[in-house]
Amino acid sequence: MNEKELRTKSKFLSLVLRHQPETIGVTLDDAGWVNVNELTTALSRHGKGMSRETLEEVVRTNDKQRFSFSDDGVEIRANQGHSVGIELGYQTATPPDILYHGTPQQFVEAIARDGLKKMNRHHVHLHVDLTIATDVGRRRGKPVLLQVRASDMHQAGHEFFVTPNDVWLTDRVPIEYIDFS
Ligand code: HQG
Repeated sequence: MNEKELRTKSKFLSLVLRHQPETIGVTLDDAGWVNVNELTTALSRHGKGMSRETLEEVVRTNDKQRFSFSDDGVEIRANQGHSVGIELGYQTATPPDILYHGTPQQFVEAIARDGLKKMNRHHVHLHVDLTIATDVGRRRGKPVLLQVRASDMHQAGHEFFVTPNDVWLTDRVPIEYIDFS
């Protein structure tokens, strides 16, 4: 399958597994999992048919490793980025000293006032790699890279989670932990 087709399928999978499972009439369990057979059946019922093999290819080739199969391969879920109410169940983890958040210029003023908020997602998303963070900010405008003093936050009692694809998640980042470069 070519890259464009894979991207289209991945986008639709994100919609179903993160935001609107009802679009194709599936429900996610409390941890965001859905049975793979149920998913592929529902996809084909809605004209978005994908075989198990194609699904595996989408998961394997996804640029940000957005999805995971359960260990037994029976279920699938998105690794992060949900807007629906689920509990991913990641272990808390100790973050590195500094994590990065890229945001478009137009949000900087509000962030300087209120800190980083999770907005429509379940968490604030932070990255170890500053290039990745900058690209995240570039999606919506001129990117500004913020440095988050994650270790200091953690020592002050803020919880962090890390996803299988190395995105660090936390509830909010108060302004005192943000360095605006
Ligand atoms: C901003 C993509 C005003 C925040 C990416 C961001 C990422 C505030 C936007 C992942 C604010 C929310 C997450 C405040 C934060 N006032 N704006 N107080 N606090 N913001 O998309 O971090 O493709 O929900 O800076 O690669 O941009 O989905 O979060 O600009 O890893 O897999 O509000 O989404 O991954 O936007 O992106 P988002 P994000 P996927």
